[in-house]
Amino acid sequence: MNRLSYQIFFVSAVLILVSLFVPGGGFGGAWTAYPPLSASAQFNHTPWGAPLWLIAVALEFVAFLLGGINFITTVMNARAPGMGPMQIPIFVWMVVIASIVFMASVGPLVAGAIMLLFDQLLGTHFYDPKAGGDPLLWQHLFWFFGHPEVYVVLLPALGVVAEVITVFSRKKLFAYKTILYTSFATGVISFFVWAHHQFVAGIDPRMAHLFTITTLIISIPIAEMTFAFIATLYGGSIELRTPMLWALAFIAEFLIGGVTGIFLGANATDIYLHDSYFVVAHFHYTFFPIAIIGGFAALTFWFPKMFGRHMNETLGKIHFWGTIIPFNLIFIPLFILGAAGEHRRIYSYEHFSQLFTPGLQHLRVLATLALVVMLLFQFVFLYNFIRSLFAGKKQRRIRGGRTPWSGLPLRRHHTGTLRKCRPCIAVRTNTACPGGRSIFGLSTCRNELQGGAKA
Ligand code: HEM
Ligand SMILES: [Cu+2]
Repeated sequence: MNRLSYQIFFVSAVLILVSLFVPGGGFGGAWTAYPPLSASAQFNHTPWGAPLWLIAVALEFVAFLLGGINFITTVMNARAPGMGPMQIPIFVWMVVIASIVFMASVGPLVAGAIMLLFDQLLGTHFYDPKAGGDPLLWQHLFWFFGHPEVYVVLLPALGVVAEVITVFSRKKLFAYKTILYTSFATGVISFFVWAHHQFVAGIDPRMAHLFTITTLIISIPIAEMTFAFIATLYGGSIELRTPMLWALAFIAEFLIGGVTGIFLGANATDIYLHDSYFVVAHFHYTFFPIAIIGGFAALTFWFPKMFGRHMNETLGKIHFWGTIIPFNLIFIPLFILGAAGEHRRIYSYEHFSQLFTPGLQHLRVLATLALVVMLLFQFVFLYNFIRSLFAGKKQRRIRGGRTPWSGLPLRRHHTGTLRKCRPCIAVRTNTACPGGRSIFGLSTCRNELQGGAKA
């Protein structure tokens, strides 16, 4: 199933690349594919690119679905012997919850996409208001998927952060169960907020209020998780190695993304901010931490486990600061520009001179320069990655549940041999768990998991 998922994903990737070279070029309907722009080649001028894009996206979703089923069944059926649900590493739980949310949200979108394909290819009028169709139907189907999807990508990244900060603050994760339950809650609530993307699409203001309330509610579990991470750090023996820097940066930067989401989620402010650079800054403060910061945290953290060598710390830190500082210099100006009314879809003011704000030009220049600097610093990572593969410091053998990082034991991965193991010696003294067996280098001490509280 894993391979099938990969192969379908591969075909989808090929199709999307091919779509760039067909007559008319790649899809001209923007990423949200709103009809009528997306439904007719008369508007998007991409008669081949549009259906190819849709088919590629549909195939990608099939691949995701297969992958998700695989993750869920693997966790249900192929856990280490004796590992109960409350001992599963938080990262693994997050992947499972994300897979469930994805499966539950994708159905309406696939149905919508098939109707869109019919409109494009067969001349049906599902979304054509002239023939009795409704373009807003697409927006509902799209965002019913679209908002849960942001949590599908968020949760695994939160899982990575949780794993990293526990190791580098030498503590058990604070409120493991609460984090788990609130992740489930987030997944459920994420199905009730979608119309916050449609406040200016003519929805009934009473309905808009309702979605404002649900959107404000969904911030609560996310805030709670952030507090749990801070509580994990509190009193810990914190070591600022590269993966930890990324994990801490995740918390700080995502916080800005989450908080600005509240301004957008309140219908009164969103009517002004919608389609401005404020939205662009918001989603980069959420997606950048998720995809890039979380990605670097995971890569630098698990590099020794994957390749048996460490990445260079100095280069890692240079890359970290060379990415994080420019990142903020790109997107803080975008918040200011957006609040000043800059439209997100105008790339040149040639035809809109009345909307141009020359007084803010320095912010645009600053953001552009910062982007170039940030991109240049990525070569440091590339160099460090390739060099470390061959010449990185060799990692000592991992035994008895130690991690490659300062020999800290991995916690919560676990099972078996309960009685032999004294409560949480491993966690407290930072030595290997005495009674633990090793499964792929993970400790097998259940007391490490549950014993923290008892110890
Ligand atoms: C999980 C992390 C999040 C991600 C990845 C994310 C991503 C995005 C993206 C990509 C958009 C732009 C969609 C477009 O192209 O129109 C957006 C808009 C929006 N986000 Fe978020 N978001 C996240 C969290 C939040 C939170 C926590 C809230 C509210 C509490 C929120 C509220 C909104 C609202 C209301 C909009 C619509 C703004 C508008 O178009 O006027 N988001 N988000
Ligand atoms: Cu949303």
